[in-house]
Amino acid sequence: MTTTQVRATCPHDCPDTCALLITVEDGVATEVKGDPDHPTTAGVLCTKVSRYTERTYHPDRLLYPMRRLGNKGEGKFERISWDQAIDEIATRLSAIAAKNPQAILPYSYAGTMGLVQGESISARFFHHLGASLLDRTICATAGFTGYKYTIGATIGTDLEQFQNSKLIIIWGGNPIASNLHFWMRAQEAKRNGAKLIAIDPYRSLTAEKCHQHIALLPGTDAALALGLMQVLISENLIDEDYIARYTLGFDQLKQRAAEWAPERTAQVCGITVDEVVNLAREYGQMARRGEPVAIRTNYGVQRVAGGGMAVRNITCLPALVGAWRHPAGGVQLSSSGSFPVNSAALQRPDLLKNGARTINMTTIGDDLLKNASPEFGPKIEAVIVYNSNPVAIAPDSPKVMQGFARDDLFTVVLEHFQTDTADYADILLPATTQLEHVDAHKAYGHLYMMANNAAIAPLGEAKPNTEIFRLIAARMGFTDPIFQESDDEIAAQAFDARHARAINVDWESLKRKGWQKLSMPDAPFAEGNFPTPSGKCEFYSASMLADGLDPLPTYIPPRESVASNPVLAAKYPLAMISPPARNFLNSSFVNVTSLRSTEGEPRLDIHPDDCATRGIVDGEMVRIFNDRGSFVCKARVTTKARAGLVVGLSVWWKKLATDGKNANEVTSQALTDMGRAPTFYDTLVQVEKLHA
Ligand SMILES: Nc1nc2c(c(=O)[nH]1)N[C@H]1C(S)=C(S)[C@@H](COP(=O)(O)OP(=O)(O)OC[C@H]3O[C@@H](n4cnc5c(=O)[nH]c(N)nc54)[C@H](O)[C@@H]3O)O[C@H]1N2
Ligand SMILES: Nc1nc2c(c(=O)[nH]1)N[C@H]1C(S)=C(S)[C@@H](COP(=O)(O)OP(=O)(O)OC[C@H]3O[C@@H](n4cnc5c(=O)[nH]c(N)nc54)[C@H](O)[C@@H]3O)O[C@H]1N2
Ligand SMILES: [Mo]
Repeated sequence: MTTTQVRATCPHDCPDTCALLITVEDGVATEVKGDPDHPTTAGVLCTKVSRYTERTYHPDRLLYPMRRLGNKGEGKFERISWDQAIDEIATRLSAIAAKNPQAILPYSYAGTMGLVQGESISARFFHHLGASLLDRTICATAGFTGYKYTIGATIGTDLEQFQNSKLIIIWGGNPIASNLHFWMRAQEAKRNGAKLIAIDPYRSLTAEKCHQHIALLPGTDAALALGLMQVLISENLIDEDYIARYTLGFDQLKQRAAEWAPERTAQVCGITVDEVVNLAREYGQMARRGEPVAIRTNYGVQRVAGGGMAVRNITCLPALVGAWRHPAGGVQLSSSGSFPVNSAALQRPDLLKNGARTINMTTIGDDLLKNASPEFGPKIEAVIVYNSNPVAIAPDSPKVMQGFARDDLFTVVLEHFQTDTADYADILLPATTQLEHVDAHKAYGHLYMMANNAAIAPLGEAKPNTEIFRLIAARMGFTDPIFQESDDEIAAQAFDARHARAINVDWESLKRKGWQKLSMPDAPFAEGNFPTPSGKCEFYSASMLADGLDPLPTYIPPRESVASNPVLAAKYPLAMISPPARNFLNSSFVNVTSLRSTEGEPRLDIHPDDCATRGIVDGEMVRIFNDRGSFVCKARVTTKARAGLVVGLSVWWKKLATDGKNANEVTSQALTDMGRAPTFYDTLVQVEKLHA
């Protein structure tokens, strides 16, 4: 028997991007471990990825190209050859492109975060073809936009510094589920005497383990941040020297913050005056003593109408108290902007045809149902889906399903499994997993450039995404050598080796070593140097004004809440959020039996008061509904959800859920204030006992 160990990288959409060691015995991957030497992975994997072989060798893996037999959505297919599949795709796409290539739409997100198997050959292909562009907004663009207006780039406190923080505010994140290696650092900080505070409407696994939990109303974080500013400024808990040197617009901010007395803040956020005042004092006083205070803000705050502004307001706080002076102070939303990724080489935007229209992936439900018009352009006639499962994860799912069910839509899906979306494919193609292909990775929770070596041969007839697009490009007569580059050749271009942070990074040595840390200062903004237009932290942002937004921090209420929309709330009085379940990764892993059985079944957490008025008892089946749709799950009566809030951990595969539906049945396609992003957690519903 030959046994080898291969260096790999976890490809999933998670901040941690772990370094993996794959044990391969006679060509079979037998174990997936976290690399003990990689500083952030530290030899630890989440339950999902430690079961990666169960996913890779799953009996349901797609192994052959298939063509649809039954109706769309029915999921009946017949096996065909690669030659037939590529022929049919090339013929159909060529015919559509001859009329108008913009009727063709790529639909992809972060099923793999790989820079090669994500957008490389695929982007070149669609750019050259002149297809519609996809605005990839489904996750993070609201927060990114708010963060960038304020401090210039998605650069923040290094994960590896958090164990030295003395106060860690976990603001709208549930790291035990979604950012485990940050949580390990936070635990270390706790052992070193730090205080941990969670700000979350739900008593998540993480909130439960923090010293304090502030359960504000969903979508009110921007108001809380303004209230904190008011106390910090009025009680002079600010760092005047830092403000004078490195920030812009303090006087205007001061006026704005003055509108947010603790009483008003507490009322809007549905919390106590003490909670507001004490949080501000603790944060400001500690910073004043020179102790590192850090905020880990996550995506929970930004999936509401004012989500971009919420992140912006939070991002102002460290500059106000001078927290950036310390490497273990500041704020982190995402580290992704630290990486000098050479997107121009990977994706070749220079191939773009002038005037390509852009379709927002968040509104795919509406857009698939639109006819041609001067404003919209041509009707969408073909969708190529890869690295995504829109039928399960996109909001307002009834519309998404209706769109994918269109008989006149040509749909190609590249997948590992027959997902809810795959059921609608005309042609379904088997893609390789991370163990079977090469890739290069950045991360959004740490600062290491990462390499993934292929550990095993592709299963069945599966091919990497890149190879599938190479084949389609060749069959469509695209002869430029950029459509033939190998995965290794592409990976070698992933990072810009002339950039100071990645100087001399070399793909061959990265593959051997597995990772390499970016060269960055420990405290990136200790002396200002913010990558904003002014070079300062912008409390006042002229860019925001130019973009039609309030240039100062403000509060934009949720679109659907009891306070902001009493008419809607009279019909649908409960706020619903649907954050990630610990054992799933978006809709990935839902079909891995051991993980699904740990997660159990789709549940709705609901407060005892809200049950009492509805006659619902624990364990009973309930229907959750609004004007958009409905789904059924089992009620769990618990005070984890504050009264007025219901929580459905997500994202279930519809076909593996109770009634073939999931939480996105009721979420809306309305967009955030900035970044054109979804508002998954801005959803009013009613809940009732399921009548047999
Ligand atoms: N296990 C697991 N890990 C994951 C994922 C997964 O699906 N499963 N998904 C990955 C992806 S793609 C992402 S984007 C991240 C997301 O993970 P996080 O960044 O942690 O964000 P969310 O899970 O959206 O929400 C986290 C917390 O925010 C709370 N929350 C909801 N609304 C509000 C609000 O208005 N204000 C505040 N303060 N809190 C609110 C929720 O109750 C939840 O506990 O995790 C990644 N990691
Ligand atoms: N209600 C609700 N909806 C949500 C969210 C929520 O919190 N609540 N979260 C939202 C967020 S933050 C995000 S990021 C999106 C995520 O939405 P998606 O990015 O669509 O993520 P997944 O659902 O995990 O689907 C990814 C698919 O890619 C496939 N895949 C993985 N690797 C490869 C590969 O190498 N090649 C190919 N061809 N396929 C591959 C996987 O098998 C999987 O089916 O969901 C959003 N939807
Ligand atoms: Mo996400």
